[in-house]
Amino acid sequence: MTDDWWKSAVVYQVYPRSFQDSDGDGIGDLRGILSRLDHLAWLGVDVIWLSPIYASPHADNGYDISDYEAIDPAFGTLDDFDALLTAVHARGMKLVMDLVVNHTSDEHPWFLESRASRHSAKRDWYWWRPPRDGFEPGAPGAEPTNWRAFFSGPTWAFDEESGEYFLHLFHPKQPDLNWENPEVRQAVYAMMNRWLDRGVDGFRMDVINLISKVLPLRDGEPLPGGLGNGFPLYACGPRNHEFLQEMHREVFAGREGRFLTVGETPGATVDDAVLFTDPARAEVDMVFQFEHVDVDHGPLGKFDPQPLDLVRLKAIFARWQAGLAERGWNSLYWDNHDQPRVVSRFGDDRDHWAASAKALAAVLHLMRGTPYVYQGEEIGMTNAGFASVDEYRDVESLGAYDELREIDVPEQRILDGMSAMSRDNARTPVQWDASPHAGFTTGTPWLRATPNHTWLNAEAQREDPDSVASFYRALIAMRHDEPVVAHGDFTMLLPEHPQVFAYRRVLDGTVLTVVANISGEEVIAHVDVAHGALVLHNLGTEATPYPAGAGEIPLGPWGARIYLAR
Ligand code: ISL
Repeated sequence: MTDDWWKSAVVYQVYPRSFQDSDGDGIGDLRGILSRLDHLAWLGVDVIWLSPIYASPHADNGYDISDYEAIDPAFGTLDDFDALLTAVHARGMKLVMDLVVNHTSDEHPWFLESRASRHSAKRDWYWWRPPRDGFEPGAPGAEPTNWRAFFSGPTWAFDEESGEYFLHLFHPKQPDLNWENPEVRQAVYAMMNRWLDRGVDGFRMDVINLISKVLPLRDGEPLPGGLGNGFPLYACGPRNHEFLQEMHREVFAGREGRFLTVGETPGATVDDAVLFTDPARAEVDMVFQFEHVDVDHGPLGKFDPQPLDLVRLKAIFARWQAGLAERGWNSLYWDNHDQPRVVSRFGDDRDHWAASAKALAAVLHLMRGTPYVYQGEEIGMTNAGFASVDEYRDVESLGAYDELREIDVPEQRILDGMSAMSRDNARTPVQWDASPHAGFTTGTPWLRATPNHTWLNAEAQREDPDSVASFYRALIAMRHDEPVVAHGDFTMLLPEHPQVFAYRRVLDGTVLTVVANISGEEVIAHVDVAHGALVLHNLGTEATPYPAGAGEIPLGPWGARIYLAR
């Protein structure tokens, strides 16, 4: 039997740049993380996933790596890393690294060598193509395919010197590696093996479903604005599973140890996910799917957010829960470094801040799957509230701003979209305490701390048994203590109810029922809680546990109740 310890584990994501600065340069670092481990131990998480800390020019905050085996000086040294790893292990936690191997930085020696000449031994490590027939090299339209990049503009950059284009699905400083070339794959596996030898406990694999492209490369369906949609031609491509199985054989198969692998797979369907995560296929333990975080994207994309359609959101979760019930495994997340803060996005950060943060946490954490907590989520951190374009640093947001301006979207509408959806909402400094810059740095933070840190901070919440953080702590403990949370069956209840998110988990004789009001209005949920006891709620001290077994559960604004029957 496979060792599926991660089914009862909770993962905490650290985005090092914004977690804790130890040297006053305004950028978080490894020693900073070390100094805050007690907070994570208090919370009770099992695994830390560290966003990239490798050497990088930081065109995309470290997701553009120039040396996979060196620590970026902004974050510290290899010694600092080893000290962190030892301290994490000493607290009984595990450390999972980010693995960004769909692309490197354009400053990686592999790319420098590849770029040096058409005849370079590493030319074929990346995707080089001549200009389109009949076009002036470098002229608009001469790109080898019409694909639009994730961060706006075409996916091809022209290299004057060799007269060819290289592919970058993301930023021009993130050229795509050519996974068709076996030398590339072996170099990646060797690098992964060295990290595992060093003692790390697994990998979160960045856009790992984009590594196999449909050959020959060709145009996608035209998009408004002239570029085309290449996504179906490079997402979950023909050799994706083969590559992951090979990676598993070359990296994990022969090892003793308890690892965790999670693939980031934008656009993956339930059927794709079954294939990625079926243990019998030996690819990855779980994947991050995107359907539930794309649910509010509008006609102009993510920067055009729409009000939450709860019935649709629940249908997405229900489909994923059912689809991976027999084979494979879900990961569960609201937030990460690419998503706005959930309490601002799907909750109510104005009138029902704490209750809505807790209700959203409850419905997520008690589903079947491995929950991920993104730094600051556990204290209910809110969106940044940036009002002007100068406050943003994120390459995606700034690219989208320019692109939407070009098609004459009114500036205020773009700024509203960014304020709701920008990745920088997730990247403001973690709010540790009420002191200047939220206790994140003694210098000037690279992105300003949110002013609400004076009352919304970890220090205040750790002492308060009623806080959002204490609620997260209770949910995490429940996963550890109650096998029904990790292993029970899942049934969505009241799927058509526009305000209530409710479901039941069953394992042997145990029944766990979660009932939450995802709205600011009072509702009555008609749910049979199987004579369960109220084991957790977010109703504050005035809450009267509703008589167990009754079929009508009254819920105040954002009320959440969890019942357990044995
Ligand atoms: O951020 C996104 C949604 O707005 C996605 O398009 C995102 O770019 C995609 O999910 C891939 O994300 C990952 O790879 C990117 C990096 O910028 C992200 O931070 C990372 O999570 C390129 O490495």
